[in-house]
Amino acid sequence: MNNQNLFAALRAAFPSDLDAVAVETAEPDGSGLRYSWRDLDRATAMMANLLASLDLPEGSRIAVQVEKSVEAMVLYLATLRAGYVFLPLNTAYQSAEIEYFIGNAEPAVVVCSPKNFGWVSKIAFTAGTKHVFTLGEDRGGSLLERAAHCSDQHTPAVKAADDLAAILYTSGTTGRSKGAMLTHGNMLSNAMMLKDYWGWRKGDVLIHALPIFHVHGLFVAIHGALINGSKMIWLARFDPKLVVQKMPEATVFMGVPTLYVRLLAEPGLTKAAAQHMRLFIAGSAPLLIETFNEWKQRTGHTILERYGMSETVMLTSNPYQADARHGGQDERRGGTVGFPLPGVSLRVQDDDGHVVPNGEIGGIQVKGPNVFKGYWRMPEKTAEEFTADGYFKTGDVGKIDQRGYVVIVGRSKDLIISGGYNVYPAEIEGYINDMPGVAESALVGVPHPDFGEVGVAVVIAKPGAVLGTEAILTELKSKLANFKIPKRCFVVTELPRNTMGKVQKNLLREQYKGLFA
Ligand code: MLC
Ligand code: AMP
Repeated sequence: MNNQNLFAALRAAFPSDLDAVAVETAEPDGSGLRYSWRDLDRATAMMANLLASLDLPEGSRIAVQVEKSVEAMVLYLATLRAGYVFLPLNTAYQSAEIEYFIGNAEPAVVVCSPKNFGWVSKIAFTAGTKHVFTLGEDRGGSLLERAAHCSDQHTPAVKAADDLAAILYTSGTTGRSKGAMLTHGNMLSNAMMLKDYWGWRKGDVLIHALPIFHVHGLFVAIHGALINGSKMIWLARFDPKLVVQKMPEATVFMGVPTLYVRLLAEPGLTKAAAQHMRLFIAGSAPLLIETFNEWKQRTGHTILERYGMSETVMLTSNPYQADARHGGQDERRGGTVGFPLPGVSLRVQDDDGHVVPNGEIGGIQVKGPNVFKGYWRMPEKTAEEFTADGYFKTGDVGKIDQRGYVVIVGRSKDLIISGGYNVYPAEIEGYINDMPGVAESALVGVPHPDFGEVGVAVVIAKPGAVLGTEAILTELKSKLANFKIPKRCFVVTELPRNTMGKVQKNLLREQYKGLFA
């Protein structure tokens, strides 16, 4: 059998000159480290050998909550290489959140920051995890110490296209987060297709400035560069000044809309600064047309907006060059997410399950080699999210316009996307409702100039109880990842309801929409 291991395909794309620079870190003080392709090959082999030496069961999950570093990327690649399943976790998650993910995924190995070892290892060992390693952003920790003793030769594990490569926790509109199971085939097919669709070419250099615990930074960006044998300029955290400074050495940049908004606030962002760049790609949240237009005016570049999900990797994209499937149209149109990618079937259905004509709005459904295998240990949830004929219901609402471009107009799922991170109102409301004196709460998303959208909590007190909004926010901060904390909180006497008694969140959104204008 031909090995379908994603790592094997990425490794095969390494340039023949293994001593060339594969990753160069960029620091605000001008310092930086260089990793050659040979370094990546050897480091992933050593780490894969370390994992192999643990004698883990087939399909073991490797859960990772560490600061962004090149070594953290090496750990991801080594997990693929060794044939295990990577489970990335946002560094902002606190103990209750981590406890849920580890309890649900039952990873065989957990890797955490040295500073968190105490509480993370306690959660992991309690959940039955046998191995807990540490990895610091400064290359410290037990993982690298142990890997240093392992051989730098390793043959990638043989994997079928349908074998699991990663689990990404996502959504949870009603209950807890669900682990989306992505296979080697899902990701490899998507990466190969994007290489072609976005015109990756020899000499491309990617500025990598996104976190590496979500689809965008971990898969789209890293796979994109590696499958093209392209160098990455690696920023441990997004720094707009540094990104602008690095543009003359790079050709491709990927960001969520907030990154573009912050870059536009940088006086150094000019046509001259962006002259060497070939392509700016945006996604993960709606890009405002104002940002799209301002970017064009300031840099001379037209942002290419695309659309994807944890469950599907990339689904649609504006064209990079003429798309023969759509009459040779090559326009990147702001306010749209472009065409379904080659191999992806996308349709729009009404609530009765009928496909609507182009121009009409409905639920977006997709099918293709990129669509995930299902939710981890949740067969019923998986079944609910697929149609009888095998389309995945994205929960996004939109239309296909007369020219074939997909336009997203909203979401049927109750979800707030803030700076590219997903916030599930039901989760936050649950925490608020559990506080003493709270009768009920509603979290709604309102427009925000920096994060696109942010959460606002509206709370009702129990009769006789006195609630302090600051106390509510402080309590939430002690339990939840910082990006989930509502930016404002209001205590009111009643919530707007429809005749069925359901809270009308649309009216609350309308009421508070001007808060951050
Ligand atoms: C940070 N904060 C946020 C926030 N990020 N608040 C709301 N939404 C966010 N996204 C708050 C913190 O709580 C903190 O508040 C304050 O901002 C400063 O925190 P920070 O960590 O210093 O923030 P900063 O580094 O400035 O981070 C902002 C950011 C980051 C935009 C760089 O959010 C980011 O990297 N976003 C990218 C997310 C991403 O990669 N998404 C891809 C998903 S994949 P306080 O009050 O504590 O000070 C996907 C599929 C697809 O969706 O299609 O790609
Ligand atoms: P996640 O679950 O984090 O992968 O987030 C996926 C969701 O992000 C999608 O279902 C969309 O709602 C949203 N999304 C991704 N890209 C775009 C985009 N370009 N425009 C609007 N929404 C987007």
